[in-house]
Amino acid sequence: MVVLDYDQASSSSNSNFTFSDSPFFYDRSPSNGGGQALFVDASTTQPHSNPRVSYYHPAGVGDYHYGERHPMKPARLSLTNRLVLAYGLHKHMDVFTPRQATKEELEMFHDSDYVDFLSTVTPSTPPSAAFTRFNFADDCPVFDGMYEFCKAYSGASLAGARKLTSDATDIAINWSGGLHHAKKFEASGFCYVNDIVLAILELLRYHPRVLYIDIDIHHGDGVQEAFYNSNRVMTVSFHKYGNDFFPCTGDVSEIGTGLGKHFCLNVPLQDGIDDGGYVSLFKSVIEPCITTFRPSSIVLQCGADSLGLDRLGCFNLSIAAHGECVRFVKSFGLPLLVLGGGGYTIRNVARCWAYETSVLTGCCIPDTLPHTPYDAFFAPSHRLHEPLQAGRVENQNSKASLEKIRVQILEQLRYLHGAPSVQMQEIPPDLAGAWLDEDSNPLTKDGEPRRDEKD
Ligand code: V1D
Ligand code: CA
Repeated sequence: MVVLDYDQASSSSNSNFTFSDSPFFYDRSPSNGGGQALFVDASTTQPHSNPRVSYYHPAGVGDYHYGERHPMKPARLSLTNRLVLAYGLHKHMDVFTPRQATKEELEMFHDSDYVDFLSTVTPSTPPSAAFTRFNFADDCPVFDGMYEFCKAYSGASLAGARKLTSDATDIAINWSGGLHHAKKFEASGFCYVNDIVLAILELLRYHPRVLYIDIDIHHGDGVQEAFYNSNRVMTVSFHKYGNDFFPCTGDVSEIGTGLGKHFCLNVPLQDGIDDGGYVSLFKSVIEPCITTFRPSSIVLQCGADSLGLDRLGCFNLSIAAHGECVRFVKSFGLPLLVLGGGGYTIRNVARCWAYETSVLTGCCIPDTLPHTPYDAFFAPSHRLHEPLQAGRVENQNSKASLEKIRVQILEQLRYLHGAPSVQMQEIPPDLAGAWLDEDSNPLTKDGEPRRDEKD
């Protein structure tokens, strides 16, 4: 890949740090006057860096509220979408306004009693045993429009998965998805419907093996649990583990059971991990996972609470390093579903996911943020890459501890005796049946969102 010169945007700042200091920022380029994305075509970057990208942003998904004091803010999705459009990245993707998932689609994974409750409960429903049974409390409050919100983000992940299985795209992005804690029978950790499990089930209809990678700071327990017995889905989660950090699972000893034994990997980390330690461990784990397991597609959960200065997180990652993990996964050129997840310092979530949209589309975007109605969120710097180590958490991951984890993981991968092959003659029925032409409406390159005809 050609490393382009970068100067203008970073030199306009008084800060001692520039994002170009980051060893993970490869695509430095001069800020172009209009603040728009500069497309770097395949001739100047690595092979396959020019994939077809489909972007899913459900209508109104940023307007929901979990509650005043709740850290999960769907408004971060509106900020992200505005940055993506203002950077002009929609000109390099097909943009869709997906339909909501149906109840039947949610029940492909979730128990019908649970979905019945989810679909009928409202903020004025009197307390009952069902709230405890389905884990509706402080982490998972009942809020206005909760069921619509769940169907919206799940519909987007399902649409992305279907786009990939029909080979109509190479990469599908849904920043509203990635709610990795939801279980078959209950809500958990701000997640009500596990859109990731639904999307993987859809991919498995055509793809023999799916690799799931989770870089949210929390353990991807709901996805791990759903496929714990399966050798067709390998789950790999990087997360903080210990000191009662939610959800308290994800020890390196959790490796899968039955047919799924050794098809589950966990990378438990301590507070304050920095760019160098994280990215090098990520690459040295993911590369052998891909060459050994040989997935037919990859689902990447990009929780942005692993960034430095996150309201709930305690890592020290920069946006450049988080994005480097995304770039690395993309470089394998496999069908890729990219999802959101956690992320609680919302200005940085939007910066991160807008940047990762540029990485996935192979565009260079200027460090000076374009104008949006949300300018105030990005003051005073109005820059994409900011130092996120200001309130730096001490790094409690020694080189030796990271090396020990790396060796443990590589030892586990030696148990994988080649990738399982799967007979694919019988494809399970698709609940989308009536919707088969659903995504035939990519947006115009002018960026005017066009709604799904069947919404
Ligand atoms: F700080 C809070 C304020 C209000 C409501 C909840 C919280 C909060 C912070 N951290 N809740 C948590 C975590 N829950 C607990 C349990 C409650 N206790 C009694 C223990 O510690 C849940 C953190 C969820 C993280 C979700 C996620 O980032 O992984 C995510 N991924 O995709 C979507 C969300
Ligand atoms: Ca994780």
